[in-house]
Amino acid sequence: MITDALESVPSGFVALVGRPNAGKSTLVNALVGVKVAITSDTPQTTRHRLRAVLDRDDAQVVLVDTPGLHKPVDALGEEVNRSSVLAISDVDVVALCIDASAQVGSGDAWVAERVARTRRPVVLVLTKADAADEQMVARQLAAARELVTPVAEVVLSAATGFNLDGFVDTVVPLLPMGPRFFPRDMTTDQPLEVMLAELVREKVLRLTRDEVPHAVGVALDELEYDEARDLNTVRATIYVERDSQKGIIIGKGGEMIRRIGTEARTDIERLLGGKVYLDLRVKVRKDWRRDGAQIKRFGYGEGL
Ligand SMILES: Nc1nc2c(ncn2[C@@H]2O[C@H](COP(=O)(O)OP(=O)(O)OP(=O)(O)O)[C@@H](O)[C@H]2O)c(=O)[nH]1
Ligand SMILES: [Mg+2]
Repeated sequence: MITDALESVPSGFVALVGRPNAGKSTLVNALVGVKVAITSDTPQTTRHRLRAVLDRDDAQVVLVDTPGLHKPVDALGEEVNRSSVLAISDVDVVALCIDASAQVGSGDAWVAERVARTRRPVVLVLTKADAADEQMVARQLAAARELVTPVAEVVLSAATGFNLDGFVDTVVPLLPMGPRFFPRDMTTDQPLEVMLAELVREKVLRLTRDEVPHAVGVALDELEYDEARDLNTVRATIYVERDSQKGIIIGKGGEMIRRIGTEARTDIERLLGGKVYLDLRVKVRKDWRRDGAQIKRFGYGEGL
């Protein structure tokens, strides 16, 4: 209805920023109630900013998930950091996420410095409250207050759902009044192709370790739906930087790539809402993380 479209409600953008592994993407998923962002315990999981829409009858909060800010060591790191910094210069509220269970340190200070430069209202969010006791929470809040001057503080847990409403109730009054930016039933602005490639990358992050997760980039080659067979065909390529990494991804007798495929297919079937044939291949693209063009081709950082 036209009246709905013109309705004025608190409506705006809230960026979640913080050092890698702070729990930003898990929080975004928990807030919108749908998996829109991949998550893993490997720092630097998120490589592009993405928007997720939290729509209520009386407000619309557009959450902007960002790659964890860190001191970059390669072109990929520079590109994803740039995307985070751009994201926070362009929002109504910055939610600075600090992990309640990991000592506040120089990584958080580095992020806080960049956040302060934006001159946006900052909400301090202490994540993973389920993994810290009361004393630890108090200590972390005190340490965080040394780094930023927040307009509000929220302690929450995406894992248990504790105080997620508190977060929403805190940010909504900080948003300007206006029409909703996105349709009410939209959950994310990411193209389907990006989400599919990301789901494959998530499984690699979760199933491999050491240098392998960071060296992986995934590109979607084909997405096709066969109506007669009611089957989606998804073909994707997992790129790594070295032959040794390719060996690890494939695994003994192809065991690892099969596992990656099985787990990714389950998630892709959920996303597409139907049967999926998933074909994965692994290729070596030497030192792609230093190649700006290749980084953009994957859609990392600011993307294409
Ligand atoms: N115990 C607990 N663990 C959590 C919670 N939220 C996230 N985690 C875990 O923390 C790890 C990192 O979570 P992510 O959401 O991927 O972190 P991120 O801040 O998006 O990380 P980057 O994308 O690398 O910047 C994962 O292993 C999560 O399962 C929480 O509320 N409680
Ligand atoms: Mg993330």
